[in-house]
Amino acid sequence: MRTLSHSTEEEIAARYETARDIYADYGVDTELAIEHALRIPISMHCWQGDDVAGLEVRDPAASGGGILATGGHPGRARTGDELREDYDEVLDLVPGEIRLNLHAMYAETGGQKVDRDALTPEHFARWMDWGAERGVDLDFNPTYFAHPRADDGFTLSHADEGVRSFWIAHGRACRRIAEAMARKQGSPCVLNHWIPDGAKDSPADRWSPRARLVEALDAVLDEAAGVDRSLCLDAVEGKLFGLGSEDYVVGSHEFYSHYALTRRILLCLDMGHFHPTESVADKLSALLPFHPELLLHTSRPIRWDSDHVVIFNDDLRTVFLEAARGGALDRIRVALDFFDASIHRVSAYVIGIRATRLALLHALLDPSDALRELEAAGRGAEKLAWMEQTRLLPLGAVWDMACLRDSVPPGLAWLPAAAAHEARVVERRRNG
Ligand code: RNT
Ligand code: ZN
Repeated sequence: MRTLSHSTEEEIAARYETARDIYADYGVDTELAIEHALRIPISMHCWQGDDVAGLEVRDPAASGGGILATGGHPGRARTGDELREDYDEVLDLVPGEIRLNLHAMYAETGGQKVDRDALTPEHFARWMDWGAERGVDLDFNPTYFAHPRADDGFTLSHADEGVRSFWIAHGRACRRIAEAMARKQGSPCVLNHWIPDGAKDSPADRWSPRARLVEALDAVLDEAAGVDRSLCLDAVEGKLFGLGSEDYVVGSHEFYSHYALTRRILLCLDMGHFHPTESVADKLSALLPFHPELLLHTSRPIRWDSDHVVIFNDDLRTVFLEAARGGALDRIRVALDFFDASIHRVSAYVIGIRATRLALLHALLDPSDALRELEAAGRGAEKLAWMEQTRLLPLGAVWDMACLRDSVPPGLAWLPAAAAHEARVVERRRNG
């Protein structure tokens, strides 16, 4: 196997100086771009660490709700402590501001079975303490799946009043938890509501579940609960189809787009939740004239909503490029959503987070002003040639400097630490 001779800090500094001059020639300030790219929070999803299993004491037969992590790589975290051990490692290997995005099924209840409608902030005390210690603010999600009351494929839009009320109570409990998290950390907590509700085949009634979902969500968000909306930032996430909801998803993109707008909450766009030929990047300039902010789940669909590890591909590049060109980066809350159980999970996190941060940096290094001038002057071919040339600019040299500025390994220099971590934990976790 080839061993790399990693660059020294002097070599990285020298390459950066050259890169800075090249970008300056295109009218781009690399110093500003690095500083801005590092400051944008990326919310790391807790669920890549354990294949979306969660920590609840629960019935083993509970449904997956259409969420499926495939692969059998050893070393899955099985407890809150093991997850935190992995997140600690990840945090050492990725540059920039990181938050942790928890799901309600990661409650730590000390071995007691606590159902979802009875969760309280105390069940997340260890997460909040860890966050405070590591300087990592928390975001949160109700878990409307992997539960016997989700087995029918319907939750908040279920025809049965009892099932609906249970999930409304869960949503409300989660808002109180998110509010408590926000108070403790001194920054708002994003609470993203995603439900699996839908039908595998040709429902005769596409209307009633949607009508019920409007009502149920309104009940979850009920002002009377007294949850401070400046602390708990609710979001709703739509989807084109899911496993078991191929024909009909109650919470579709249009449904939530209008719901979010009229209820003044956040709309969440997951990059895996659209038709493969649809461009999420193109949606930003269509939605942001109306929605004050958006939540973005960076994900990577391969042929379907497969939640592959996020990489620096054109989808990721263009979504942030569009946000930067529209001066809208501060109106997009960035969160990750992928889970691959076939490779080392800590490295999966590192690759996905670094790719997302790199895409932010790439967007901030775009010579947008020059491109717009060429376009406005009708010089379309030159604009296209410039756009092509931007792919060849020395992004890697600026990226390595951004890593050094934040005291994390540049290039591939993070790999040995990730491998050492894997070797340390894998044997211990093999059984169980
Ligand atoms: C599912 C949604 C949702 C989940 C997480 C676990 O299709 O993307 O965001 O992945 O809530
Ligand atoms: Zn998502």
